[in-house]
Amino acid sequence: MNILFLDQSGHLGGAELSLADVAESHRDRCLVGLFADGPFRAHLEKRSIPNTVLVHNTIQIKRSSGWIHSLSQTYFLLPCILQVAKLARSYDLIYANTQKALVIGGLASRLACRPLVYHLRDILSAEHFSTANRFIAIKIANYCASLVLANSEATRSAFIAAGGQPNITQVVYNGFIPEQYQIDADSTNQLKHQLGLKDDQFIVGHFSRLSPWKGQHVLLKALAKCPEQIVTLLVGDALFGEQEYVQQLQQQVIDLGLENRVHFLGFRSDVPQLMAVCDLIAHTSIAPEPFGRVIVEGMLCDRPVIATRAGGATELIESGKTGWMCTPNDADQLAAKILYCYHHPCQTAAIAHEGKRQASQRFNLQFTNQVIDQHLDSVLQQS
Ligand code: UPG
Repeated sequence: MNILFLDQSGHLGGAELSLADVAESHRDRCLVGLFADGPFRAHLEKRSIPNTVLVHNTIQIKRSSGWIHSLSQTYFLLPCILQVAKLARSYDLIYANTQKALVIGGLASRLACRPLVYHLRDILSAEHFSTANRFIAIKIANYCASLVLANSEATRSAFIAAGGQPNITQVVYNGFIPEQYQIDADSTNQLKHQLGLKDDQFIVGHFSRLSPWKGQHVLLKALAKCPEQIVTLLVGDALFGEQEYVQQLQQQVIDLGLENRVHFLGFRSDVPQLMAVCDLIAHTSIAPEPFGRVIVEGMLCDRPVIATRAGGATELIESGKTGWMCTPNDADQLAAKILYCYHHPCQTAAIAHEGKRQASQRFNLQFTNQVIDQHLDSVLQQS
């Protein structure tokens, strides 16, 4: 099966890392078409996944764009739609990984008479997208897609609640390679000292792009309620222009007197190694998380994970058994859970082991890719 994958981003976000994992198993017969150049393309190159940048101008539709802006930008997409339609004739199907890829890929699929699969990695709710963007995404998915793969039940439900057709959706969780998260103690100690962390410190890691809905500010508030030995690593960068939020976080660190307890590490490509350095992983999204790769990654690293109880995150953790859940935007509750882990290392380690055991079984990349391939085969058989 020859697949034309499409993704709008040049950045390495969770959607792009997940797409690379799917595309790698098809690298002999696929092309990843991008609508922007950047680190994602370099990541694909490194993994020998064929790729091309289709447009060099950034497409100017944002999650919050209104009707006039979104529709006018759709007009500017026309040359790109024609380019993708032409390219798609050499492939069996188009696989759109993001919303802008859906718009372009959807219309191109009609012109090229090729089936469209949409991998939906976002919760299509008012908390995340404007009415115009939701309307356009749902209409194009219903009209053009043979299959919508949702990354969680929560993502699927939001799609249906927004008007998406239930009969074209399937839930497929993201997959991971468990062995990539087994890090030896020597290299962990080495990295810990390179980062200037002390042995008596209790390290809470947060791994995500810096964005208000990812809730790094809630972790800082919680940290201020914890003893001094508890410190945090904020791993990730502002990928989509959230510079104002980064400044707010830096100011919050000063206002709360946390200068010696918060380490901003920026974007890193050694996440498993950094997670191994941590005693605890915090996921703090204040809006429903569609899936939450970092939750599973923390579990695979044998680290206790505290996540917020909303969206797909609730499908990943059984609170009190494989990790903990707390109310979004509740710094007091988060601080209480961090303190529990700090004071109860044995109970916490037992939960982390159970989390690792379950995550290795439930979120295995080999299985995920097999399930996706079965779905793609049936799309091709029906087309
Ligand atoms: N990461 C890095 N380096 C960093 C910081 C993060 O590699 O410095 C990785 C992190 O390990 C994780 C990914 O980036 O693998 C971020 O994942 P996640 O927060 O889940 O992704 P989002 O960028 O929010 O992407 C969307 C959804 C998310 C879903 C993902 C894949 O919001 O819920 O898990 O798509 O389907």
